[in-house]
Amino acid sequence: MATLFISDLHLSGERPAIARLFLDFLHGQARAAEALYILGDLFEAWIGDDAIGPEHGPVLDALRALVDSGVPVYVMHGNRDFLLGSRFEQMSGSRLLNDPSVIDLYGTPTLLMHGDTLCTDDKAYQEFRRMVRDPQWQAALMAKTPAERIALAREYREMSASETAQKAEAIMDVNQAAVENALREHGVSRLIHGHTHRPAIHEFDLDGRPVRRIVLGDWYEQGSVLTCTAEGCELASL
Ligand code: LP5
Ligand code: MN
Repeated sequence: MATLFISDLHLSGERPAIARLFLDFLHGQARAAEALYILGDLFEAWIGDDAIGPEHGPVLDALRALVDSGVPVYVMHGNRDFLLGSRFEQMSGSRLLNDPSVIDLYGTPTLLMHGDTLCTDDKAYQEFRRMVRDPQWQAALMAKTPAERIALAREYREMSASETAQKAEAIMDVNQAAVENALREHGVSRLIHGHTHRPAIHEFDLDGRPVRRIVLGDWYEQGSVLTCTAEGCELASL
């Protein structure tokens, strides 16, 4: 049996081929899994559970069918879909997972994160994150109409695109000290995260012990799936 990890699908109407690839994955490969973890940015943008529309139907239904077939699905918030809530959980049958979370993966405690909180050199983003994760800010946002929120999300996307085009690549990667602190704080030797879209398995020593940071890839051009069994983890493309 295997446990699967994916992230950064950024599902949107603009990439129908990726949405189809994901539906095939949910109806195919994922059915044989012990569990599926989606570590953030399942959606390109999520403006609130009250704006669930017919366009979300196929993904919500396919997630629910997978759960109903006996495969639990866990979904973590990303920086694009941090407004996923209990209605999404009910409709998809999945369960929202805190960022960070530690799970027992075949006997190895494993830290799961979206990954954005590790990008501590990106001070502007961290400030933006503090703003949008503030419950008061979110309550004010949810008082706006879905149309107003769509317009605001578009403004944020444009702001983010022009900002990220100017930021150095290194600033948008994880900070090594933040990674080490997270591993130490949770007392684990393995971390799985997404967000940076730089799929890789990094092995290094921490306090004299070998540790591993596994970075999931995005689903822009293809799918990126991490398969973990009792023997270890393997990162592959679909
Ligand atoms: O997502 P990606 O990879 O392009 O960039 C991220 C960081 N950007 C973001 C912002 C999102 O893309 C915005 C879209 C969210 C849509 C859904 C939200 C729905 C609810 C809200 C609206 C209804 O996360 C980017 C990082 C990059 O990852 C790499 O880690 O660098 O961070 C930024 O670009 C943030 C800017 O640097 C912050 C600038 C200061 C903003 C201060 C607030 C001002 C408000 C502006 C009003 C237009
Ligand atoms: Mn992200």
